[in-house]
Amino acid sequence: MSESQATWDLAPAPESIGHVHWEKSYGLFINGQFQPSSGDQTFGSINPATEERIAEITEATDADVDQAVKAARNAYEKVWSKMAARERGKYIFRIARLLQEKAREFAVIESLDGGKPIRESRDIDIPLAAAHFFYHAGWADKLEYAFPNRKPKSLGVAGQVIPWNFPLLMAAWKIAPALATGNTVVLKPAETTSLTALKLAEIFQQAELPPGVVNIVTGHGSVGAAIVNHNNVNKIAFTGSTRVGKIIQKAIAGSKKRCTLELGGKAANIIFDDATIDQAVEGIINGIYFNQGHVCCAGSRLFVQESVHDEVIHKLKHRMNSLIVGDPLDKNTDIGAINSKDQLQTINQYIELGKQEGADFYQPQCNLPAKGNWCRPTLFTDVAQSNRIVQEEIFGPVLAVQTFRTVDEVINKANNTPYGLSAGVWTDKGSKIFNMTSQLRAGVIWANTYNKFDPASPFGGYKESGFGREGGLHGLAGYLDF
Ligand code: TAP
Repeated sequence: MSESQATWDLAPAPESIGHVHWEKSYGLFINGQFQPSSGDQTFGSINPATEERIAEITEATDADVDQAVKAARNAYEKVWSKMAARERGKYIFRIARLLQEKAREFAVIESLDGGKPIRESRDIDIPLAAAHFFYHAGWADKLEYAFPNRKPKSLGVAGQVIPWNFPLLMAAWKIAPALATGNTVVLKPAETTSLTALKLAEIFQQAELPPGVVNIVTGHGSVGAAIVNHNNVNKIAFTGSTRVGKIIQKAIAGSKKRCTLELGGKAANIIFDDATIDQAVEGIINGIYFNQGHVCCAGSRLFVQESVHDEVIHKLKHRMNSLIVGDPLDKNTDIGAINSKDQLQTINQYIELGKQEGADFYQPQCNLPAKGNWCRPTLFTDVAQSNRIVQEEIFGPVLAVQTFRTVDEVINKANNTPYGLSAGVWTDKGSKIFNMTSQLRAGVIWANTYNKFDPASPFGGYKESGFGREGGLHGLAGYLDF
């Protein structure tokens, strides 16, 4: 079959939204209640696939953030830090169960609000978010076993700021370990994807989580900055861009605030000639086109050993031709909508830049819906190590391919970026995997697979990808003093 032949057409299989409920406007979730802001600003949450305004979200003021921090402090001192750890565990367990019960509803809202394919929100985001709460529910009363011969103590109020690429999952990554370790929370979701965090607040109400233990304040970057700069917050947990991570690090320098920064990435996905090529091609597709490339650990730099380059690229293009770009609610969709107009513009600028830098450009000619933010899966071959599309994070479905001959060469090239979040290695040889994993400067390295997550496994980066870990015992330790 030639590269340009698509495989087959599938009949539309849209997920029904009849059973899904969300409010048309949301206040701020402070002290266990939804309440209006002290200001009068709101903004719309836009469905990026249809450009419809699907809910009205409240812009928090500094006074609202202050009130949320006070509620969190009060809940910490009077209730949460005094409660028996096994009781805290029960609340977290209840949250996990309720999330599981409402998984379908959450999956649909995540896809409507953020643009990701329903298959991903249904099979990855929501189950992983529930798994995170289950996992941490188990740790709540076992911290002294997790850290033997040490006396783990909670920190106080955690201020948490998250991005738009995995809205509910990032909220779970932040809230679950904070609660399990006895801290209380003020969380700000990203401005374009507040809805599932606000739905999660409804679950906190149903679980009868004591008021003030988790507070959710919505709004733009200034709301995140107000949390970061608040002098009654003990820990900042941030996931987002390296640019904002640097601003946060400067802002809290000299304070006693603890900090975890999960920032950008530019992962190398490395294919050796002894790899199972068909499996590796699926891994490449999953690594970069999954979630529209809106993934900090996306395998956005592909390194292919020279002798299998032509075979890999041929098979990759063939597979790209079968990817379906379109309605996020359709169960056949592989690549949904780009999260916002701004992000689409950034991706398109990088695509133009790649062409200007002289790389060979390839996109399958799939149909795109007339309305909404769309980007075809994009491939650049013949790129140079110094090209900006190789060095900078694009955060879209854009892959840059380089070749290599030796292990030393590929390690040098793979490590040659400011980032160090993740990497992938595809080979038949276990010894090669061990050699690569010991030399690649990346926090997470997948072998013969890609983009696999587990609450028990710590996740985080080196260099400009941040510091601190989320998940596993390392993630718990980030919320404790010893
Ligand atoms: P950012 O622009 O950095 O935004 C992240 C969050 O910070 C948003 O809630 C944002 O609010 C808020 N924010 C903006 N300015 C702020 C400030 N001065 N102080 C405090 N908070 C501020 O990132 P993004 O574009 O949403 O997300 C994409 C980035 O996240 C990528 O670089 C990606 O690699 C990274 N990411 C990393 C990881 C891990 S685990 N390392 C995971 C996911 C994503 P608004 O959205 O309202 O502006």
